[in-house]
Amino acid sequence: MSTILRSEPLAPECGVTVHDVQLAEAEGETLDAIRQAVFEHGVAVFRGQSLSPEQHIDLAKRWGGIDINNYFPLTDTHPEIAVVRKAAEQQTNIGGAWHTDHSYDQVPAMGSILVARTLPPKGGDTLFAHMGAAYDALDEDTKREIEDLEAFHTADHVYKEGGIYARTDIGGELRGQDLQTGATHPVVVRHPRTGRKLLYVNPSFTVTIVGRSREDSLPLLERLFAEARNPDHHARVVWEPGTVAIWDNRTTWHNALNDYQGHAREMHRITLTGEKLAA
Ligand SMILES: O=C(O)CCC(=O)C(=O)O
Ligand SMILES: [Fe+2]
Repeated sequence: MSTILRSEPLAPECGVTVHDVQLAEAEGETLDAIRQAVFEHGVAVFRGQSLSPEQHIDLAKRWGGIDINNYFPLTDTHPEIAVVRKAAEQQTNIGGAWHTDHSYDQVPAMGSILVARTLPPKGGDTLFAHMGAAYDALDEDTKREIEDLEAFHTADHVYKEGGIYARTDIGGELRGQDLQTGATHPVVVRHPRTGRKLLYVNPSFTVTIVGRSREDSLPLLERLFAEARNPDHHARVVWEPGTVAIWDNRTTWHNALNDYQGHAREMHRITLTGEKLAA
């Protein structure tokens, strides 16, 4: 844990809660310490924040670059902010399965800053899984087996016309149905800033091991996913008014729970630019 930040773990292997910081003002060595905490723990939670859309954008700019999301609706006034919204009458939510944002991009986004705007009376938590902890827990044979492997990631089956979301009641709100995506990354990447080895495959976007058919890829992928699904590696973000979470897509998977039918939930997300990943 950093000496600059007062913080405590969110769960034994994943996540951190940071106290005494107003993100609207975070800069310099405080922001450096926050970056380090996010890279290491995968997700950092901040309570009691007041971030206007402009302050949200300014924070993301101070962090580094902003990636404009190709699929989610954007706010009318601030194109940098994607809206992660479920109306009371909608059944399907965005991100309601384990995934890593943007793994289908050649240069995957570093992570996101998510601000709670409208919350259901209860439920709507977001789970995170630490992919360094998942990697460490693999047996030595599996670690050797995946050492030099690469995997292919795409979002086409999720977002394209006729894809998973198009067949739900949020399909009409999403953009980018005509985009084609695809990227190859090592199955185990090194975190570009911490150097930690991370399992970099996920059940939503990783479709094959390079050089193998889908059918031949699935047994190994499922074995790796099973380790990451072990709750020992997880943390739960329980949202409150004023909660902001910043996560790292390389260090974590996430899963937005859809257990609040009949209630609205709206989050503002800014996606942070990442870098090419290597073994
Ligand atoms: O709504 C959430 O908690 C997260 C949704 C999600 O997967 C995302 O914004 O990337
Ligand atoms: Fe997501």
